[in-house]
Amino acid sequence: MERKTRMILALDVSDREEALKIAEDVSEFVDAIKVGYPLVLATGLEIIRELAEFAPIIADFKVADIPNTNRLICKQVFEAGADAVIVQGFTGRDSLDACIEVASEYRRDVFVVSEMSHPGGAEFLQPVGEAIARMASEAGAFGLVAPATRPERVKKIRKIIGDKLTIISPGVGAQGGRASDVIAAGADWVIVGRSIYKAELPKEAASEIAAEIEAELRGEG
Ligand code: FNU
Repeated sequence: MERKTRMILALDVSDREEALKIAEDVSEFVDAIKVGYPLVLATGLEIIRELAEFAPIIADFKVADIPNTNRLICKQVFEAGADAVIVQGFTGRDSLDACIEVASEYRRDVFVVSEMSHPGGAEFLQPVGEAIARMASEAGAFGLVAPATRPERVKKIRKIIGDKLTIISPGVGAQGGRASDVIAAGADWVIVGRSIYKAELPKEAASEIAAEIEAELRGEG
């Protein structure tokens, strides 16, 4: 995944035509498109290959099962054309290893959720988030998912993992986080969903956030 605009579109719409239109519209402003259950359950796994025409695809299935099932899921995801998969870290090292093994067979990437961005993410996951980040680093994951709603946590996690892993960060806009804050805290990419796909003009919305990130990186944030 190239680090250009530093933005990933979370495409949580449930209509195929709308998904393709938004993807085409905003593709110049995003480095990847994240698809998850809402879109895939509504339209089928084939949507991944269709969207891959516009940008690399991250499949957000938050894979969280025993190693064998994780292996079977990741195989399907990569066969469908995804460039990366998001998995949960709380299931433990063997479950994560299974995902990383399959990803390396396909030369694809694994992102591990260390802590979630919604208020409930602080209840059970946050207390073990740092241990999950360390485990993901030792296991050789490509990156972590860490909350844009808590830039101070992103900063802490960046300190723990150093430059070894990338960080993708959801929670910008609709959940209250600011793209520039979380880029400043050490995230490689922000993930933005509703603030783009629900905007009257998704392209304008994407362009504005991309400009905000650019200004931050130039030191004008
Ligand atoms: P938006 N997402 C998230 N928080 O929001 N994968 C997490 O901790 C996490 C995620 C996803 O709020 C969420 O499912 F691990 O509309 C959605 O697809 O900008 C996207 O990130 C955020 O969407």
